Amino acid sequence: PSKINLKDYKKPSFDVETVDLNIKLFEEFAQVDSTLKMVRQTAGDIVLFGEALELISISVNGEILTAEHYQQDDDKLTISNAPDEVVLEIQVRICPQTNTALEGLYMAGSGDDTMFVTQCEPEGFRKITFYPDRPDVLAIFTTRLEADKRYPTLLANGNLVEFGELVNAPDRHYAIWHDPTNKPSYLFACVVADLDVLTDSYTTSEGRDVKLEVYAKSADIDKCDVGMQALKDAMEWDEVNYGRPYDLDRYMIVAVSQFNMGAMENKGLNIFNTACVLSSPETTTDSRSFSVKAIIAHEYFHNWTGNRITCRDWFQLCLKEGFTVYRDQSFSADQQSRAVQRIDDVATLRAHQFAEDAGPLAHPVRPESFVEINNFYTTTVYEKGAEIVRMIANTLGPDDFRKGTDEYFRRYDGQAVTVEDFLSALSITDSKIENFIDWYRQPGTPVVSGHQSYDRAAQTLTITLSQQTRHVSGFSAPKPLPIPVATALFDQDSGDIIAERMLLLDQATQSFTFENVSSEPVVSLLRDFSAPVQLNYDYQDEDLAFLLKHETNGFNRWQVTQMLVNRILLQGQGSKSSPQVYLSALAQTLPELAAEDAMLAARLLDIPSAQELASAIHKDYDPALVKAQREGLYQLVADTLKDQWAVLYKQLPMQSYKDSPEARGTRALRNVVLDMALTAKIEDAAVWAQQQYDNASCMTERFGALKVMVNHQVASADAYLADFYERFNSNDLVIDLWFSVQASADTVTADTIESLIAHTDFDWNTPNRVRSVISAFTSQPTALWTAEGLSLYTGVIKKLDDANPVLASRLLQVLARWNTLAESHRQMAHDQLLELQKQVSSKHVLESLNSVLGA
Ligand code: BAL
Ligand code: ZN
Repeated sequence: PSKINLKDYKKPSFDVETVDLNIKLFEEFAQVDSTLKMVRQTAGDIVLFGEALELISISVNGEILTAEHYQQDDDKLTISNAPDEVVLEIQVRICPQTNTALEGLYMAGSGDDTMFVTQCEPEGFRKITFYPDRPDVLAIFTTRLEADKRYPTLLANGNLVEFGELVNAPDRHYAIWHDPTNKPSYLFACVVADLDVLTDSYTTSEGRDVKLEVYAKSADIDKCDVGMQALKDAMEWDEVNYGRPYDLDRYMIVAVSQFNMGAMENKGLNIFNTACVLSSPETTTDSRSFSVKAIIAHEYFHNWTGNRITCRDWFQLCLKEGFTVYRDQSFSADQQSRAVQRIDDVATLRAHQFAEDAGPLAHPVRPESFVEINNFYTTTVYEKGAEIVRMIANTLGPDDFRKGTDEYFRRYDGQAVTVEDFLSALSITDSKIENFIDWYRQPGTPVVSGHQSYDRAAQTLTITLSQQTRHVSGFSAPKPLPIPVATALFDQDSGDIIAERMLLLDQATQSFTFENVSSEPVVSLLRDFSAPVQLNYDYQDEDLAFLLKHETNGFNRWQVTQMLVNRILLQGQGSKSSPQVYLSALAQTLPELAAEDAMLAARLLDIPSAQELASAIHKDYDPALVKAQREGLYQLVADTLKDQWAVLYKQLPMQSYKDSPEARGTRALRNVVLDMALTAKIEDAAVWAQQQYDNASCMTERFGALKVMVNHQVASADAYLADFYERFNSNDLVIDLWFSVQASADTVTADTIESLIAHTDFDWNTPNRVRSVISAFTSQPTALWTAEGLSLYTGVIKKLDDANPVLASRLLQVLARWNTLAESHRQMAHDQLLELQKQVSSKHVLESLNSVLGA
């Protein structure tokens, strides 16, 4: 398959003004008739993309075209010498019933319980009909849907124009929808189903009454209130913070159980993975419920950042995703503790994006070439993309950032634009912002190193910082980037802040001097994680312990504990710290913090995941050694603070369910304490776990207890697993938890995974279920990186390669660290990946595999 390059971008020769679609669904196929009004923009052919379509007829301005009038290859239909104004009529037949790739129009569910749904981003529309399926072609869509009446729900983008029965086919009915906004084809959506609906309304700041609808299966409709409230909160938040009201009379969300992504921002008709919209205390953990709210907000925010202003081409994916993730992170920070939100966002970035940037899949936030764009829905595009917007926002300050975003919306509303356009609007008050373009172009995580020198006579403190980014092969030599380093100086005696500054490191090495410093202070750097970099500052452990005590914001306290933990765990990688300072700092901090902010206290006990630690190891990675070191430190924390666990567990009693930050904090800390207590072998801890499970008021408590019982192999764990299954076997999302707790257990082996796959509830056609076993398994690298583990994992990729290549390729990307393994494992992994290469054929998997193999 060929590479597509950013530098080859050309405008389309024709624009589409209007599209009329008529989608008729039958028992075994669908017929799609389309009428496109097209107008020439520049010289050239009409190029229509199409995949897996059976062409029935095509005509131009009323003249049927025969094969000699056009060229057709695997994925394109080209018409040369077309007149400047064209009405194109196309009829195709497709088969949603056998579409397991879940792109284009597909049937979800099975037996009597089926529905039809679309996923068009990035290039799914071309599986519905021939079309100039590229984001810079914007058109007005009118959609007629026709289906059997056993599917009463007929939805498409925009406003409902007509709903009626077919005169000559009494079992069938139709709906016509018209979307008055210009949109690219990737934002098209339709749903044909039998669903219940939760309705509400919202009046915008402009006085528009918007009908809000969340559609779900009748058994799930009672789990839609959290999402509905989040939608209303997001609508208001975007008006207050960005001045952006909603622009249609209706906003619909549909829950679908078989979906590759989390959710999709189709204009006025979002389609959501059930896992990302359904939420109830009995069935959904607090953290999942929180991400439901964030994802609802994310898709809503796309209405401005993505839909009204869209991407010129798919290389610009970060234009909409980076900005929208930044917006949803800011929204979530307003809904809970700011510190905890930042901790969670940074932990995700460090665990996944830093790992991606350190390995063979490293790519710029704006890639320069791809074979399959689906392979670039990555943490680099999303999360690092969001970090760039955050750096810009922090550099400008709130007022100028708002001026910049207002200018962006004013200038580009209704257009398909580039990252350069975005930066040019944001730089209206400060031209330096344009320099951030290199962050979009350059792969690799910068390492910022530094030290300080104090001049007592001059009363100055000088901080010297330097930056270095690894040279990723295939890209130009890295340049210094603009790196904002939020800095504070703490007085050693009082613990007070004596100076605060945002240092802008934009050279390879730079010194920054603070005047009037009367004694040598402790320096806190990269506060709030002001840039997505690795920090390597010349700290003593005692400095970090001091900061843990005196830092004024929770994120920074977490950050210094993470630095301490990393110094202990990555001894072999050049750091040398003993755990004593860390342990005594924790012992001093924990009791008070637990009473003040339980959620933050829970996070302070975080030990980075095995995958995050692995990402810092570039050679001779031994999963068993990392696991032993991690568990050793965890055991040491549990044993050292043993006396605190019983006290803390009693201070955190179970109460009737509440969805407040305090209640969520209590539940989070109680689960961590329970795990610590079992690790410290406190005699009663197994009973605490059982009681917590039996008396649980919500899923956070019940699942937290189940998890520790499984991980600590408590005698009754199997009985509780069986109980959990019995209680919830009608709820797919909870059964996903049941699978995942077993697939990610400390004791998991390839055999466990084999038997989970053999379970009657395992389903290859439901990505959530596949992920609940296969992705959960990757959290145990010691089991994954064995001959059996890897053979099983590559077998899964081979199985999904043809059926669902998007999913197969995502799963494959997790194997990118094979190259860092110690030699015997490395050879084994290499052999298995080469073997896989002979057995797969999708361009998705082949592109990822080539990158993973370093080809
Ligand atoms: N646009 C794909 C799903 C999302 O990022 O919202
Ligand atoms: Zn998005």
